[in-house]
Amino acid sequence: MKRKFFRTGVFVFVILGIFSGAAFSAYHHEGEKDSANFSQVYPDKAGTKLDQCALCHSGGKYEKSEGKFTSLGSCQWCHYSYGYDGKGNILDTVNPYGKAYHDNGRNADAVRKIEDADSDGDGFTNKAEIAAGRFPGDAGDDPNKKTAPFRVYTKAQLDAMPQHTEFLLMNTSKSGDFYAEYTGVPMEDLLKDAGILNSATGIKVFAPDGWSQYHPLETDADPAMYHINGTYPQADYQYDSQAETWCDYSAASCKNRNTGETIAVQNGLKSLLAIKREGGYLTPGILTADNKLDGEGPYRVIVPQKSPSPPDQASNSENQNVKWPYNETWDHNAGACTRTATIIKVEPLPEGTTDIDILEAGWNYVDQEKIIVYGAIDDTRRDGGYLADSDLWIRAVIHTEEKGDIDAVWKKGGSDTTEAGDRVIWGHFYASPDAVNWGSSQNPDLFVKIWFDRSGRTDINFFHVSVPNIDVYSVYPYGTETAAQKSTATLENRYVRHEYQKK
Ligand SMILES: [Ca+2]
Ligand SMILES: [Ca+2]
Ligand SMILES: [Ca+2]
Repeated sequence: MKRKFFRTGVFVFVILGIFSGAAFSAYHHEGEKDSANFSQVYPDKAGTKLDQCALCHSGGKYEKSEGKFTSLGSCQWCHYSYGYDGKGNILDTVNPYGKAYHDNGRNADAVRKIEDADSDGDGFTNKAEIAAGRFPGDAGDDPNKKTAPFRVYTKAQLDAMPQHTEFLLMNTSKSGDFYAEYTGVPMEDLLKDAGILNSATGIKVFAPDGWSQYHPLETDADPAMYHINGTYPQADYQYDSQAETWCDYSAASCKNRNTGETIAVQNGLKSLLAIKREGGYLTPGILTADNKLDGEGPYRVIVPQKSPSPPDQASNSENQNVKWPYNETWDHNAGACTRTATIIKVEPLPEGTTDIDILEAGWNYVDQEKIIVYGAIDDTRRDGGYLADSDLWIRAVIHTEEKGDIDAVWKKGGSDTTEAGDRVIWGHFYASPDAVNWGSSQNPDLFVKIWFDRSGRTDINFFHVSVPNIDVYSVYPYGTETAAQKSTATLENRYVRHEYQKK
């Protein structure tokens, strides 16, 4: 499917569409102009992790109750401190790089002028950081950091995990309410599967249009914080014929329900990574010609109401003289349900690591029906696979006659760097002697040579030296077309190669 190429400024319109309240028209934003200034100086950084709000804007924290802070991502933080009405001070939302850009004239020349400065004081110039794909306004990110552990899920993998189905009200502020039945993997289970660390405190979900939403792991008193673990309160079904004008009751799952009736959900309402709605796969999100995100698939984060209410009238409707007029204090959960989610960042990032290039897991991930989980996760546990290098995950599965599919064990042989600056890692996979009686660490079934070309190309060469078929997998975060590949090496086709090109 062809899509309009993503531009950073777009996120603003999407946020407004989802979140905006009455103050919509007063909100002003010039992100589009600023991102164009940056792209003019660094055209090759378009589509990288630097091509988004966080380049100049920081996240922030506010003290919610004594000694307890809530962290927000740059989008939510801007909304919290600057406000929809623009009454706050925009400089409160920018990081040191954003401040320097602002103070030097806020144009393309300003971007050039501050190149040799070290705005965030981490010892690397802005120019060096940008060249390395590191944030020049975040002292916690620098060219010495390694990409955080990550795990990529395909639709087939998510489909194979235990599913949860829940019927709920999606209450919006403005764009129309609806009841629907969603099915998918509970977020809590997904994060466990990804190997979430005990040090994790929350997640940030990103959509390829630049939208991001923070969720704490545990229940939070703040009504705007929708938690991941545990359940949400039971709700009642609320129908009124008047509400048909702003709430869609047409879903099959609404049939035979009566108003005031308790909605029974087996195992309770949960925060969910939804794959299906009303039993059918979600409609994939697309960016329309007028820069709006349409559709919600392949995956949508669903969070139920923390404080159940009936569907209320749209905030922008002139007709508020109705049974359930718009009520700002009611729970508008739909705004926190990220549509077309492709990235889940588990916070905080482990020491010494940095963000993946989040926009690479963008529209191509929507097309490939993938989602990446990265950050505070265990980087050694990947369904039996291995990290052959800090950014490269490989796995081999041998189809044995006696034991069916078994995960092969990786044995690294060594690594070296050529005089010209290319790097090579070699080793082999073998069947574990615990699994089959012919298995031995000295009996290679698949030789591997990984070549990191200094031009940015990486290829993984698998050489089949066995009888059974062997499925080979690799994941590399900098792939342009495909970040993950799978093939099968056989007696007839002994050589398999996976190639990735760093942008
Ligand atoms: Ca710096
Ligand atoms: Ca930095
Ligand atoms: Ca509503």
